[in-house]
Amino acid sequence: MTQARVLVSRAIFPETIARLQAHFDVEANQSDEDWSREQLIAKLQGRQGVFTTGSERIDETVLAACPELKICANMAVGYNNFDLDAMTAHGVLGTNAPDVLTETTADFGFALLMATARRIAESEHFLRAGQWKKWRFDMFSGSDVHGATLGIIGMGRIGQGIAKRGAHGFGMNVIYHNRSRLDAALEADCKARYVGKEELLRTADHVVLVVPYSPASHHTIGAAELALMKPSATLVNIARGGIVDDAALALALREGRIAAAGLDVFEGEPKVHPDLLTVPNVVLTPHIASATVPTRRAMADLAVDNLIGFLVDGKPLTPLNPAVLAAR
Ligand code: 8YV
Repeated sequence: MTQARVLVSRAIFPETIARLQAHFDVEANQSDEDWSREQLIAKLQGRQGVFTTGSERIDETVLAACPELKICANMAVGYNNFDLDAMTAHGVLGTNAPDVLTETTADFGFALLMATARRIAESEHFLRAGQWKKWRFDMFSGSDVHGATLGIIGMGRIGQGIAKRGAHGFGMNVIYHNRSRLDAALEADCKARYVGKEELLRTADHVVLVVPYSPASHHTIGAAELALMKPSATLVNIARGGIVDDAALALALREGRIAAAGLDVFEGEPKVHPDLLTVPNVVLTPHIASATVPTRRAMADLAVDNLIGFLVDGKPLTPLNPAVLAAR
């Protein structure tokens, strides 16, 4: 039987490549070159599978130009880089990497919340710049995390992980907003109360965004929503760029309309809105919420399991558009 041919679009663990090579004819990109769309299309010619990392856009143009493609395996839980309708229409399976990153990403969401509320980045920059000449009673006074009201928008697995950390670890009063309400058992587990978005924004001391990106969630937080928040509130985005209107946020931070923000994702990343770079009360990290070695390995392994599961055994683990499987 001839081996399927698989492209790995970005640099990845050597062990990931080795696992793929045991089953497929593999072209990898271990020098991590930035391929244009045209180059990606050229590389995909004659390939049945592609290992993507979440930044490669797979849409009608790519699919129409790559008729042999059968599966795109994302090493990410989010899959807004996939046009799933177009993939289904072309009979191309998409898979993502859920679950394996839940706790690691929830840890990071909480770390970013704490860094933001307690002004850790801002005070570290001050110290490194040699500005610490003497202690003052009000130096970098932030807001409390313990006992505060935590508002979570997007109560999927990661949102629930953050809720549990807040409720059980820090005695927070957790409120959440989601497309659909969780069942009573899950709410009890998270000690979380369902509220409308407006009530959440008005009452939360800390707002954390964990909602998946879609055209419907674009600018979930813009100028109008920021205006509802308390002037003492903090905002954390670990979801996707585009969920927050970054220009409106930078203005609200500069004018002190909210206290601080922590951002791991940005509109148009890796570009960052220039106004965010000049406001002090924002903690900025380069999309690293799932970045621990074991978790990144687990994400890569799940993408490989999906490629093998589908191309070798016909049974992918985490299909996004199972209609493609039913039609085979
Ligand atoms: C990824 C993420 O690291 O899984 C996701 O959706 O945002 C991150 O965990 C990123 O997408 C690159 O793969």
